[in-house]
Amino acid sequence: MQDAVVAVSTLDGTHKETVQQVDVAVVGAGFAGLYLLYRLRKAGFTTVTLEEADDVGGTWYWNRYPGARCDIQTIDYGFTFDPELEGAWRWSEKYATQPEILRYLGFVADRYDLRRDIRFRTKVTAAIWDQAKQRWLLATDNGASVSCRHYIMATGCLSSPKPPEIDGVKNFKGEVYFTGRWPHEEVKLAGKRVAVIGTGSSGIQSIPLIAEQAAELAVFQRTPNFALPAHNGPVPGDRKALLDNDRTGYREQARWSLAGVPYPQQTVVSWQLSDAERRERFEKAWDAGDLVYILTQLWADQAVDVDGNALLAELFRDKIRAAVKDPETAEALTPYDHPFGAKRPCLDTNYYATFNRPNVTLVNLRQEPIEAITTSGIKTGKRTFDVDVIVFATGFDAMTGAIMAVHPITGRGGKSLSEVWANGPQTYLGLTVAGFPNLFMITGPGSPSVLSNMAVSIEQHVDWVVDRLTAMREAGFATIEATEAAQAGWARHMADCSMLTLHRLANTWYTGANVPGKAQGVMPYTGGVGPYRSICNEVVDRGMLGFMLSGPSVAEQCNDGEIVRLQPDVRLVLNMLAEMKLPPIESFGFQGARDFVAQFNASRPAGRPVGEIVDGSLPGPDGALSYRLYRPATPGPHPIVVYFHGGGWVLGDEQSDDPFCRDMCRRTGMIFVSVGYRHAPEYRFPAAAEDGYAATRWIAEHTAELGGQPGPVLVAGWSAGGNIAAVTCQLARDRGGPKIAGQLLVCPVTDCRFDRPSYNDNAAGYFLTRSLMYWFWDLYCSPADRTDPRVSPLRGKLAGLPPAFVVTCEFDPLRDEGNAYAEALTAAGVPVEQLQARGHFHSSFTMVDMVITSVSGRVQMAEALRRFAGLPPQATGGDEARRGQLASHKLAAAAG
Ligand code: N01
Repeated sequence: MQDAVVAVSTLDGTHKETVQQVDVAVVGAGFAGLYLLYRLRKAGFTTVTLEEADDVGGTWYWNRYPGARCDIQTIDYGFTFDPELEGAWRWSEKYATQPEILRYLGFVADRYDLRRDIRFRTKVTAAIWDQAKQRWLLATDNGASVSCRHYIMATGCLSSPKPPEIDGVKNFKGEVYFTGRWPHEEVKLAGKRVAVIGTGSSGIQSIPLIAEQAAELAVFQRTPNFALPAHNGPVPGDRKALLDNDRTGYREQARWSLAGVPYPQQTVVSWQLSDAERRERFEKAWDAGDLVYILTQLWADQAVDVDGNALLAELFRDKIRAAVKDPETAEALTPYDHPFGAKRPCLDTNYYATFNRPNVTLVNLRQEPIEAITTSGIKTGKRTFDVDVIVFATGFDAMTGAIMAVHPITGRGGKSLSEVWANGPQTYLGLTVAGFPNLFMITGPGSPSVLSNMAVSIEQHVDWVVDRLTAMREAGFATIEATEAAQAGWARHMADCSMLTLHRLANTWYTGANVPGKAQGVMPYTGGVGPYRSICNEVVDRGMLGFMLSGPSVAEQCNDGEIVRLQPDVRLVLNMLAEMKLPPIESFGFQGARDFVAQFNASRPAGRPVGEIVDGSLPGPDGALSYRLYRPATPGPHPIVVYFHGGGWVLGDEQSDDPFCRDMCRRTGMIFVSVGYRHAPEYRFPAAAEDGYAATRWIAEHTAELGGQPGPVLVAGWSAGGNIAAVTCQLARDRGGPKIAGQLLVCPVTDCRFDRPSYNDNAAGYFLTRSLMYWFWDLYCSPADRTDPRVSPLRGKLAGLPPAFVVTCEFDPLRDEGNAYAEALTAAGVPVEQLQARGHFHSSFTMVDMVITSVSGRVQMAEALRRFAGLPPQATGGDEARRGQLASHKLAAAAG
């Protein structure tokens, strides 16, 4: 390489040495490091890349074990920054082998003459931030130290193999190999007795090939994994045609997709499909041999819901049972302990069939754990295996290992990164760390990285970082650092995102569980590649929100704040609505608004099945009122909840809140009767209130007829329906019944005052707007009537009301009046439980299966209703029980 400017300086203050001075130093010459070098050089920064290996390749340099291949299709797994490069390289297979990928990276390095700025065989041994000089000083084990303005870790997520953690490895007299550090020279296994420990991707790829060579192979499996046959071959014609027809569109779709591969988002949910339809979809995915396809394209709830996931996992298990002849071995190879996709599934060639070979033995470590490695082999609790070779396919200290463990990194004020991360990685955007100015991580913890097509995520990070450095230079800034508040906000957002998928329900390297003693929490960003990209862009658009910038001759800039305060799925829903650029709902007129809401609701996922749904009518104060009854599938009789839908006394019907009623019926195990009360402006105040009361009275008097449990009923409602439920409780108390056992008020309207802060804070942008509320009030109730407790229950007498569960949402104009009602009830001696939902909006809880993060809130509501009804806590399905564990989610705790 050509030396950049070389100067004499002091590194540790005790001795003089030669220091290489550059604008930017990069560690690692894999995919990320190569692209960084290309972009930094193009942007005019002096740069050096430090690389421990003697050539480029990163993970593809080290992982040379038999069978090593990529498991993202090659047409998706490569650089896209230069169309000419794309045209100049042709992959030979659907999934390239490690040697071919290494050749590709060498080809890229040659094409852009990158090697001249890479110092090979050079390890960074320490990195220290010099606050006075505002530069990083890097000590190396080979040649000059480096002084750089910016320090970028392109160290990869899976590059620091973890130690074997098994006693006696050093005693073993045979050969020992690690898949993550496989020798360059040929490893001869023919005729030998081989042990492979570990059945993750590396083990599953190598085991079939090792079995073909070895005289005997013993596979030591601790946790079985799901493996999909790759069906490797030529690049599939359909995908290639898509790419060739519109390369730019294809790549752009990948950048905004969830996983970095251009597949659409599924909308059909598992319960809309028959068994045969689900199997057909599964078989198609099985034949496609594509992990991203099977992870995302079967049904919409497969990755977010335990039940939807279990259907897929069971189909997968059938395949394993069919492939392995010995039933005991098949059972041992079948995973039950994690949802499909929560642990990284593998792509294989002949993996399961390998266990039908006479020379292969599966050792189930759950039944006979390894006790020690001896001089001659491996001793388990039951037997001893004498072997010539042990292959450790035991994985990596993922995501943080290469950044933290490789060398000490000391930031501002002597802060050590290892100490700052002792309880789990804390980052802003997975790119930067507060207290470590000018330090960047490419695909660091807190970014989508390993949950995505790495090629796409690497390009996004490199582009973002280099664009920022360029903009800083232009503005005269020399340092950039994340603020503590921004970082804490990101940790909260990460924890919120971890509710979206099932990754939190498995012990994996994604959560740090594979390394003894490592802090645990979901490390990659689970909110998706496209949403993440939009957040990074938004940080820039909002003036580098969450960053401090300083420079020698410009005023310091600190734009402190949290980039995402909404729940991740709420953000997606609101962005989607914003993109639709809809006129205000009230501008449609009341009939147009009703049509619009009906159309909007038709695009929702279908509600989940319940035992029975019956439509009927009941006598109201001024004619019949319709109702819809939801009966649980469990044996009755069940307590009855009288439910009032939302819609500002103007919109909505039994259908509009259908998914919510189904969901609550399932979760409570209680009958929900959704009442079709009269609407304004045709029927103004107090029609809705009187209908609500009359319907509740009639239902309470006809519980047996409705198949319900005799005794008090409960009431519930959302928004204006919450208003009607609250009013009904007051009327029932004052008019001699019926007896009501409890009230669930979800984002209720409780008062006619519009000067509480939430009316201003959330006046627009959160679907329910202030002006829409004004419109509802005007249509329903004359100003003279508005202080009547039958529309402003907060103004009524509150003592003696049934116990209440009051839900309010942070980004809702109605938040403060809901909170005021809860406080006033409490002051009046009514038992009140409250859920103040952070990051949620007015519709969060009724958008069932669209706002996944609202599930835990509905669980709490259901438990409250059961308590009010005197029922024991529901023995809910696994997901809810496990969702409870989230309280102990370590990253969330750290954020708190
Ligand atoms: O590592 P792993 P990997 N005693 O951690 C077991 C990527 N990758 O190198 O599950 C006994 O997945 C451990 O058991 P358990 C890909 O993202 C991609 O295979 O912890 N067993 C597990 O079975 C992948 O996910 C490709 O109970 C021990 C195995 O070792 C990631 O790299 C190819 C043990 C480790 O599996 C890591 O894959 C290869 C012990 N002490 C890898 N310690 C592509 O195709 C660990 N295990 C692109």
